[in-house]
Amino acid sequence: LRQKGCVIWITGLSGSGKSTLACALSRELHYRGHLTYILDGDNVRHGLNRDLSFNGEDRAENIRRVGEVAKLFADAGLICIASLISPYRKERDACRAMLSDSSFIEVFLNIPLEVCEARDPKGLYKLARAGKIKGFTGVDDPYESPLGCEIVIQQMDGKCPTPKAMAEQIISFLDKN
Ligand code: GGZ
Repeated sequence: LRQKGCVIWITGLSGSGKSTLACALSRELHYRGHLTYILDGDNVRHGLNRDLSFNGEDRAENIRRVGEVAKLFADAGLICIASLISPYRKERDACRAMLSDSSFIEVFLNIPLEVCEARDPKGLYKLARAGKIKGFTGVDDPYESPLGCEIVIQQMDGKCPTPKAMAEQIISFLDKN
């Protein structure tokens, strides 16, 4: 098995479906014989990054560390899927700069805040609106949309694509490039 490693970096709001997409993408890539590894913000924050909070400085460090680890996986020849809010353009671009041109694929999961908030799978938006969580992305903390990313995933006719369809959109990009 020979494959060139790369990083697929999924950015978007809480509740946009990053983790679900990461799993679906990993599954589809496995079917096709690729080795993958998922670095999910929420999971990594329980181990490697358990010392980090959600203030600006710590989020920047969270992104940086995930970028460094993702690069290690890519160097080892895996397709590393990083799924974290990664709200800051500067830090995402710094992760991109660690890798060669075609090996960093930024995916913007562009689901409107209203939709993410309506889903509210963990009830965090509700807590943020009630002021019980301070500095929640999209509520009282910034999210900087990518400007020149490789892939944008969005709703069509007011409906979100299925995770499988999103994964296929990414895979067709990989096939072409
Ligand atoms: C945003 C928060 C916050 C605040 C806790 N802001 O949707 P989730 O719940 O399951 O995943 C989110 C996760 C965000 O971690 P990341 O490492 O992806 O964030 S970042 O890239 O900005 O460092 C959310 C939960 O943690 N969570 N507090 N204040 N999301």
